[in-house]
Formats: sequence, C-alpha cells, structure tokens
Amino acid sequence: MGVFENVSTYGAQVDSLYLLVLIVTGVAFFLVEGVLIYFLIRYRHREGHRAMYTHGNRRVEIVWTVIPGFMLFGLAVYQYSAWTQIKIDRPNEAEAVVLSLEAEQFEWYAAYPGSDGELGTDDDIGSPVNVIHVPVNQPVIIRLTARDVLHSFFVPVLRIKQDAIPGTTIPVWFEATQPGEYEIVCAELCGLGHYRMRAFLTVESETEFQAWLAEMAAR
Ligand SMILES: [Cu+2]
Repeated sequence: MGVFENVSTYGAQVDSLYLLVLIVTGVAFFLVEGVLIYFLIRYRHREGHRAMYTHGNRRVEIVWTVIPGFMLFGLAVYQYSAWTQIKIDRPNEAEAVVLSLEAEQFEWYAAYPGSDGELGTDDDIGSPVNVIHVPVNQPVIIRLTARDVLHSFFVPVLRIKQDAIPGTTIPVWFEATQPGEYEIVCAELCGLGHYRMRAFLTVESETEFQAWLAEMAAR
C-alpha cells in the first residue's frame, strides 16, 4: 500500500476529496495545455503574416475568473462535512485517550495523564522522545503545541496534518483502525534539522497499550 495506506476512520473521506480535486485540476490541466499547444501551432511565425498587438478580452477574462471561483466555492461547500468531522466535531475527551504532544527543534515529546487522569500535573507519564503509542479502534485526542517555532504534525497514514504553534494548544483527533508502526513527520520547515524531525506512532491493542503505559510510568 505504501504512501496510499490508510488506517484512519476518516481517511477514505480525505482520499475521495483528493481524487475529486485531482480530476478537476487534471481536466483543467489538459484543457489549458491543449489550448496552449493549439495556439503555438495556429499562431506560429509564417512568412507574410504580421504579428498583431492585442490588449486582451475583458469578457473572456471575466469568464475564466468567475468559473474557477464558482468551482472553488463548490469544492468548499462539498468538503465541509469532512472538515467538520475532522477539525470541529471532536469526540468527547471523556471517551477518548488523551495525550499531549510538544514539538521542539527537532523532536517530539509526548505525555500521558498519570493516575489522576489529568494532563499537565506532576504524575504525567512521559513517553521516550519521538515515541507515541495509542490503542487501536479508540478515539485519540492529542493536545498539540510547540515549544519554540512552528512545526507541523503529519501522519500520512492517518491523513492528519496540523500545525503546532508555540503558545497555543490545538486538539487533534483520530481513530486508528490497524495495529502497526507508522511514521510521523514534521511538515513545516522549522530549521536545519527539519529533515530529521521524525517520530513513530505505535498502534496496538488496548492490553498492549496499557502494559506499555505501565512500563513507562515505572521508568
Ligand atoms: Cu519541525
């Protein structure tokens, strides 16, 4: 499956939007390039033909501005339910696994609530650098922030990309559908070490997750 592997509950929705945009832009691409090639031949240099200056055509310009405008607006309306589901209608924190994730040049630091069930307290369970574990088939909410500069939390197989911003905590949610180890990358050029700002997400059964968490708490 490679880059197309999808282990997110809302991944198929994102993929179908990508496909739609690819079809729309693909058709436009071939139309525009076709017209360009036609004009290259039609208006090529020929002996006895003088070049003519033209300022343009207001009507044509209005048409080729308004049509893409309507298409963009249509796409914006069409994708709204996916946007709402992914970015706005998050699951309730009480029914989700909640963790915090802080990005800092050039590492990812995750922490889980300790026995008090609260994040940001003394008993938080820190995960090793660049390691995140989550249980499969359960909603997960990551409270994402950055300690220094802009970073971006990108998990290709989950179809998630969210900027991490210093001073702001942004909740990111997903539900992974397949156990495995997946790549997390920083998708915002954040400095010289940006290329190596990479972490791994382990999706595992609830039992394995709890065992791992207990092991981390005992460190
Ligand atoms: Cu980064």
